[in-house]
Amino acid sequence: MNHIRRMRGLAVSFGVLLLLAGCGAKKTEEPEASAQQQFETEMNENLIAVGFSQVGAESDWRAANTESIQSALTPENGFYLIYEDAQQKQENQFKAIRNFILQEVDYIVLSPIVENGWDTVLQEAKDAGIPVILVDRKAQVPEDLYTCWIGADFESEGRRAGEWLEQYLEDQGREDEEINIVTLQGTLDSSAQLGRTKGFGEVLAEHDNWKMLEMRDADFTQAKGQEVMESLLQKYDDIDVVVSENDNMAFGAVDAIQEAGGSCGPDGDITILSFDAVSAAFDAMMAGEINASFECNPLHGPKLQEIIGTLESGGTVDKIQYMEETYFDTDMDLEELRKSRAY
Ligand code: GZL
Repeated sequence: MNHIRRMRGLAVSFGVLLLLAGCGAKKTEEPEASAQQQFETEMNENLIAVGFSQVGAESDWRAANTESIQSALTPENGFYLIYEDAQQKQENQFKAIRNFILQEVDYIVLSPIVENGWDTVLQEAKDAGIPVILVDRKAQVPEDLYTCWIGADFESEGRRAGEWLEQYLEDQGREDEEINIVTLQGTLDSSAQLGRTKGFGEVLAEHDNWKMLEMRDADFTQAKGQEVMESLLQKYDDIDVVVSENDNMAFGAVDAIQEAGGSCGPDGDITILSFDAVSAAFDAMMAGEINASFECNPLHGPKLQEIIGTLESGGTVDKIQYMEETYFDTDMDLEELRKSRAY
């Protein structure tokens, strides 16, 4: 029995003693009983203890991802979740994982902020006999250091964006025009940045008339996206397309372009392609500010719950588990499409 389960056992016994001791005293107030019930629910011995090290809270996508996992790994579903927000710092993730190991959790769930640097700490988890499940982003480690990975095919997302741009320009009769492109990159060396840059780059390489003026890190945040776009607008006066590797940076880019007196979106001078397809991206497309958003499904919670359930019952799971995803653009009935979306 792991440390947390032992502690829960002790806590429950202590709580029961407390309750019995109270029986002899004056009638205890109702709140004690509800506090005890709450205590027992949270410390129920049969809960599966999961330590979850999340990248941060940098974007709408991240918030949806966190919410999905927290909603799935609940005490009602048999889980005791310990959530740690790394505030986009890898060293905070190292600390969180080591704390989870000390607490002897049953599973560690990790969204690695970048792909490198994980060998030592994941070896420590393996040595402690704690399975690691990677979600969202990948870690470049030997396969025996994690049980499985759930996430998106980022290269495919990037290619899909390039192919969308091909068709868009063709529809406008601009397939032979010189097209000047800038890219707002996500956190450098994160799987989403690496994959989207690579995937779009493969399509870019097929078009001699497409010119990538510059790619710059804007760390997946709206503030940084606006700051970087302001700088790019000052440096280049002929930008035709912005590839923004997530929606929040795209929202920042829209602000920068509009504040500089420019125009963007389907009726503007600058075409904006984005990634994630969060709810606010639907707002931006419907407002005519961005042209398209390539979905990256954050709803990992149910799949994670299912995977841990399989492992708990002695089953095995596929090493790589891709999420379903598509894309949305301003030619679609976005009002209708967004009705069936959970984020
Ligand atoms: C993608 C995820 C990225 C999102 C960003 O799976 O890693 O990180 O695209 C988020 O919004 O910050």
